[in-house]
Amino acid sequence: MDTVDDTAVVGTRLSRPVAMVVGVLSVLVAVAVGHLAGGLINPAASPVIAVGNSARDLTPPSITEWAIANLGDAKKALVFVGVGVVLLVTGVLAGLLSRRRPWPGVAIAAVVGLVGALSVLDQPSVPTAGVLAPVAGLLAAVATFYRLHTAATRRRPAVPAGDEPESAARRRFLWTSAGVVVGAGAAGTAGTLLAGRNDATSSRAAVGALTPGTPAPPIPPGADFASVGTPRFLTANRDFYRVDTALLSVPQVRAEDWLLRIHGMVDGTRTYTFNDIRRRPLVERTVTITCVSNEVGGPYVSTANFVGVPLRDLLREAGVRSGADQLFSTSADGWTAGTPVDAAMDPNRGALLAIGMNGEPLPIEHGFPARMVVPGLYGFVSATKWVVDMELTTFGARESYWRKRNWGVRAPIKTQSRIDAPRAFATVPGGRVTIAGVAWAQTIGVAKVEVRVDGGRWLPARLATEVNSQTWRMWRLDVDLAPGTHRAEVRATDRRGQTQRQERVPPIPDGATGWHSTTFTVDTQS
Ligand SMILES: Nc1nc2c(c(=O)[nH]1)N[C@H]1C(S)=C(S)[C@@H](COP(=O)(O)O)O[C@H]1N2
Ligand SMILES: [Mo]
Repeated sequence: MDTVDDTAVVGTRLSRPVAMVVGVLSVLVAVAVGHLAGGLINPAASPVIAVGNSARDLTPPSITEWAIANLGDAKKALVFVGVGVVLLVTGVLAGLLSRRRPWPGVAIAAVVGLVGALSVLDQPSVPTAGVLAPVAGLLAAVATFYRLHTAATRRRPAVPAGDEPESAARRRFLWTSAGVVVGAGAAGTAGTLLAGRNDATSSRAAVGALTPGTPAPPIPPGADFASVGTPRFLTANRDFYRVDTALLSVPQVRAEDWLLRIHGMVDGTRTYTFNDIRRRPLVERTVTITCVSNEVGGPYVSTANFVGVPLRDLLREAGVRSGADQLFSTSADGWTAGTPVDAAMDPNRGALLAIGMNGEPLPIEHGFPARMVVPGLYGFVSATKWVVDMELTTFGARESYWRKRNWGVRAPIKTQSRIDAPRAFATVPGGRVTIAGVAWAQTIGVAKVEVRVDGGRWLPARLATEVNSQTWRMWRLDVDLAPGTHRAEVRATDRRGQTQRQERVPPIPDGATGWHSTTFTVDTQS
């Protein structure tokens, strides 16, 4: 029988429920103390965060890609729930296997501690001392396990079940357990508060205004059709799409601690501080950046005024040796990208080491204090956020993060167009219907956008004023449509005369193709 009675608590063998409680509470202590130690040493040394990040790197790319592209902030919760379930099961198992003697539970704890330690050592941004965090968690867990285990198994002078001393023993066990829960909660909260003490928010606030010596030309009034449903030409920072592998915690790099090293196949290694960069003449450029994992019609495209220094100037200072074809950049959290050197050096393309975005220092999620922006290339080969290292090398010598996961080597952004209005499955008033959206063909420019309804003739859309060839271009078309359901399709043609391919290919390895379409209903005229 599995009913909990008092003998279960004071016997030499733990009842199943008590054993599970002992195991789960020990796990809770491990996590909380590890998190506290992480808060003291380095936030990314917190075992849950480290294990979550390792789990991400070990997960099949098809799943992580899908999660990064589709889950938004929910992926963080998903990783926590996943790690939480694994830990819960481990705690339950450790408890159940240790009903008589504590050593099987201790052995399991040691294995879990080892996994935590290996994960921490695997985090590029964490100093080796970070390994103390899982070790502290492990020691606290083993101590808790022993304490609760002995509290629960200690033999009392033989008294019949239900008598006072045993309920007292049981009460003591419950109180000890409650104390463990409260202590773990306090340690975990303290860990989070301590981690926050070193975040980059105050550093970012202290940067102040970044005034470009060469501002971007003002955006002309006719650059978007926002009044009929296209996005605004410049995307507000809070609306700017975000894609990165920083699932659990965004790197917190303080401007005063930031260093950028340019090395490898160069005449001389160069190192820059944030002040070195901000004191240079700053330029502002309006650029549309795009994610390779954007599906046809998807949201991973946004436009901002980026402020920074030309990447070309920094690379020329270091002196790129001939033969170097890859600019291999690394972020503070160990993510890497490989950019063709010729794209990074191309004066017409105007790649930046950016420190500002839409009149502010870079938001932390968008790479504070510095990131790369290379017009015309998908983000995964060019847009390294929290960038700290640039190595001049060859594509043969080093493979970047997504390249290792079978995405493309060279990834120019493909010409695309998207219908934003009417929204999919919307019902619009009868009469004149406005179909509107965006198109992009970075570095080349959009020459023409055409729309057809219900498979009819292609009709040329009206194009908004062009800002520059590195940005998206809005379009609109007004058509008379009969009441009922309609399907609109769009295709763009770039300035070289290349029209988007109709054939649908998925984003992997180097970007989706196909024409976006939307189905909507026109109301009967009233
Ligand atoms: N450090 C780091 N930089 C990164 C990434 C990342 O995962 N880590 N993702 C890249 C990808 S895939 C894209 S599309 C862009 C997105 O930049 P955004 O989040 O500012 O829109 O950042 C790039 N830079
Ligand atoms: Mo991306």
